[in-house]
Amino acid sequence: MICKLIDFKIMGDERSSLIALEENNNTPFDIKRVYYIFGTKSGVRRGFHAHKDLKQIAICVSASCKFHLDDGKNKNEILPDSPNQGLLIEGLIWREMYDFSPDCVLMVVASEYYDNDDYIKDYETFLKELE
Ligand code: T46
Repeated sequence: MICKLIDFKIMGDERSSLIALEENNNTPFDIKRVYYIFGTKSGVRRGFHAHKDLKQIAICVSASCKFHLDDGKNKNEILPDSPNQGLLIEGLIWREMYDFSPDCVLMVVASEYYDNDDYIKDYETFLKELE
């Protein structure tokens, strides 16, 4: 598989489940940013880029969506559909996200602040970067 899935320990008690993300404890990098994607309309496909340096963990905290991942040689489809599973995306990986269920909330924990210059948005440029 191109990217690793991280299983987070579920805590909580008889009232509910609870998961805590702790920088460099159960995440393999310093956390600079957290964002979440919700209300994605039916049929929408997003992403279509790679990152030069960014490391991220994507967690479907509610419902599910699919990830298409491509390292230039291999392609994978991954369905992170559990709030205790994080998809670690690091290195030069082309990603696309699709098949969002209507109630999907995709939370992403990132190693850097938002930086448009870190994006590679053209697939041919992505392949050249890998050479
Ligand atoms: C990624 C996948 C999984 C910001 O202003 N700050 C932010 O931190 C982010 C992530 C986005 N934005 C703005 C930039 C765009 O105007 O929000 C808008 C939507 O972002 P974008 O089109 O990049 O969203 P996705 O779903 O294509 O990609 C996002 C992340 O950008 C990307 O790093 O790996 O989710």
